[in-house]
Amino acid sequence: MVEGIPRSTVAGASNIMSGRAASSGRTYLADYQPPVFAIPSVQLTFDLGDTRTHVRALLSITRQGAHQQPLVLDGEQIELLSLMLDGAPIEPDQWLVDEHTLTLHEVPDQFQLEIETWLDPSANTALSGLYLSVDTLCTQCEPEGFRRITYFLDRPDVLSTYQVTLQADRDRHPMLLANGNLVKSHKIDGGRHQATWYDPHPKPSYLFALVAGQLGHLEDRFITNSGRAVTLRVYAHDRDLPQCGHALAALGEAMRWDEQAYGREYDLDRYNIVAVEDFNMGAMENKGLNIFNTKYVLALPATATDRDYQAVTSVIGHEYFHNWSGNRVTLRDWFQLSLKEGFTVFRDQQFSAVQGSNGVKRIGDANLLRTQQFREDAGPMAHPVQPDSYIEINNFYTLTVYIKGAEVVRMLHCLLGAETFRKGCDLYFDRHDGQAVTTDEFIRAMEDAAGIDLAQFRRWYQQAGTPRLVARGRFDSATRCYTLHLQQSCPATPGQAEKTPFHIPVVTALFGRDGKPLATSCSTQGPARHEHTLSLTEREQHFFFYGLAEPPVASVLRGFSAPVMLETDHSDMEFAILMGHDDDPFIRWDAGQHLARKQILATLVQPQAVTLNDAFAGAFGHTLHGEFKDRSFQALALQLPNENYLAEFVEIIEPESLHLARQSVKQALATRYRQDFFTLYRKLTPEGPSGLDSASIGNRALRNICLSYLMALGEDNVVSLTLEQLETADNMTDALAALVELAHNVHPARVQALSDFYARWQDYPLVVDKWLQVQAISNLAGTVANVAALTRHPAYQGDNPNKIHALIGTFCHANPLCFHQPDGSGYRLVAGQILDIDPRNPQVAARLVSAFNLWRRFEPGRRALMRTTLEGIRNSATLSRDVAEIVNRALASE
Ligand code: B3K
Ligand code: ZN
Repeated sequence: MVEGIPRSTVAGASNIMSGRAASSGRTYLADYQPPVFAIPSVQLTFDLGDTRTHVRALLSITRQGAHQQPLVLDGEQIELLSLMLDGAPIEPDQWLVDEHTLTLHEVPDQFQLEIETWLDPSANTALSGLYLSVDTLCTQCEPEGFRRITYFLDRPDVLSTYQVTLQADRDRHPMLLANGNLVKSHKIDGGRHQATWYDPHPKPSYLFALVAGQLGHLEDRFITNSGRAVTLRVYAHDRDLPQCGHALAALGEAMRWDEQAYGREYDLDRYNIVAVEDFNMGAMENKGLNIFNTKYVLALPATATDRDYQAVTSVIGHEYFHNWSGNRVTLRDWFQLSLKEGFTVFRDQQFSAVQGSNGVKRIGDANLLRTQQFREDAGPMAHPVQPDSYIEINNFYTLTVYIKGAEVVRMLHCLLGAETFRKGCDLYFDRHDGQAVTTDEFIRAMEDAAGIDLAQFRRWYQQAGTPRLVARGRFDSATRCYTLHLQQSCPATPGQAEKTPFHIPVVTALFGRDGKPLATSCSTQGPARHEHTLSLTEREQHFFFYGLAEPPVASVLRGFSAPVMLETDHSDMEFAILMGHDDDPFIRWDAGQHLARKQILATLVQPQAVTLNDAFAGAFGHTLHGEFKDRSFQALALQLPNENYLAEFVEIIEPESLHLARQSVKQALATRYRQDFFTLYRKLTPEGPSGLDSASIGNRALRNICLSYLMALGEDNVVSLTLEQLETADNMTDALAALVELAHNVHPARVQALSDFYARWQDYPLVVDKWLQVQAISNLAGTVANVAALTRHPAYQGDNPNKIHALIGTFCHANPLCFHQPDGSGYRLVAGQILDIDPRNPQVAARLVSAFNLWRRFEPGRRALMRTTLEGIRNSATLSRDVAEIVNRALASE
């Protein structure tokens, strides 16, 4: 038993795979056993009410194999009303119910089990199972929410067809939705009505969904490649419907793209998306009935930023792509989570890349991985893409499983080539349609399609940690040969001291010193070409490039071809050449980031007196003055690395010094290029109404970067410019960019700007979230007190995940300067919130705890304060297992 975890919270019945799990509260991959009963079909009847919902489940159950084991169903937070086996009541001594299970001691080989239960959706503050969001009844069953609706084998390898009948009050819940196709709907007595839905595709219980509410919808029709007509609907409250058009259009685009890119068609007559305000994460891919956080559905230029628009497209795509990667082919157990999530993130990244700028998308994805997933790898929660044990599976919906998992799939795509990768996907989908499988089956399909052995590649799923890659070049003028020496290593992570070498695709190209691309032949591949995919499999290897007249500049890890930390021996001048000329947008951006990082870290010593490095400042100016076709890229290339990322490159983290150094470099650049920033800002000021095309998006991004540098000058005339932008903006991108800058500024106009913004948008919950966010990231000294005050503001709802993420999540994860106040006030504020939220919503509370994960890396004062804060949380009497797992791992001795 792990300290701090109440005995009653051991894993649910079907996940207890041995005495080891039951005694430790920990579930192990190695203990997996197939289910001993199958449930091929399920009939559910819901008599829905906000405070009392009655559920009648009729399960057809079949024994699997020759055994006499009891039937143990999962169930929690529900009350059992009656139990019948093949139509007859079961003797009381034949069954047993406890807090987590219902056990039937002796059952026939095949039978019908009828279970009646009731539950109170309005009391479900964890938002797992059936709950009430404002006035809408909705569900969230992944990963283990279905057991909060009825007793069931609540595990992903039990696949059933579902027929669902919903009954509810006609006025209160006029819209009744469930998975699959609508069979019938009609009025019934007492002002009620009923609808029956049937989903013919066998699915695990985590994909079950229902919605009952007062919702309107927008509708479209999609004709699949084979001519099937599908009705597409996005449901939302009437007042939000005008904001749903972008989501509906994105759905159609995603469906077409999956047909073209992967040959995957949709398979039901309906595809429904419902937007709800209270949702623990972004969205959920329930078969035929996706449930979405409003944040990833609603978008209008006045209320949503360009990034919000892109996020809606990508999440709509993501949930749609799950229809094949996750739903048609599902998971054997939760250790395989990345099989659906990593693969689906890769698919949504590919989709988003064709919607806008491929290079900018890739940089954004690589940057997210480097700034956030690398931190996860460096802390106590480091785990492989396929974890080998967990206490609370909800804690493993991580960046490692999602985005590092996507990088692993991307590496396969790179190593196999697009065509063979597609063959592998086809084979995987065809071979395993309707099955619950493992990541190993995915890799095997790739091996079979490519005719190669990926045994070593599988280590990406099993070994945790960010590999280090060191690249050193040597040019021999006598042989005209350039030798690239690559060396890999991977630091120890909790429970994994030693690592064996990974199979790393290192996409490499060479450039002349004039920045011109060179075509060479390489030791591993025959003909001369510009770009080579080097396959690094040993701890160190040499690669030879022939026929060169002068020492080249190597562009290594192009497109961020592997999720590794790269160190090269490039000089500043060589970085400047890559920054100015590389035809790979990622390398071009990364070279600039490298120079900027070096500059900021050098400034740490004496932040008050910045001396700009010539190579960096020159290359920065080159980017600023350049005429770029893609201004979104140009904007990214001018952005300095953030403080959380910089923290990875110092031995002991001192948040103020990092902040000060970064800010001083920003000011120095702003001062040096003051006039250019002004000129560009004015040049990019729109003359007419704003558009949503990529040129307009790029212009806004670049103009707002200029504004941000200009604001670093601390001049009153720039504050006026920012206020003017805020007041005149016809789109949220420009308004928010201005507000963010003002929120960092002590100027008297700040207070008025924030209060006007609130007054204008108080009836738009998602915009209020932005208002909370800008205050939570403010660098000003009073931010801790302001965030604390905002938790008492009428707009703040401590039971709404979006509000908690916007205010507390932003503060602790994205404002290192204020969260790490030397007096510990930031820590106390967040710890208080964690303990307040945990009894209501453990999943949301646990996500806040991770802000303390890197406590060992801080200077002694903060280290002690963070440790004491974690201990205080751990000693709380009523901790959820979600929070307890994170806290205990953070405090565990190394
Ligand atoms: N599959 C869901 C995530 C469920 C998270 C549960 N804690 C959304 C997604 O990744 O598509
Ligand atoms: Zn997903």
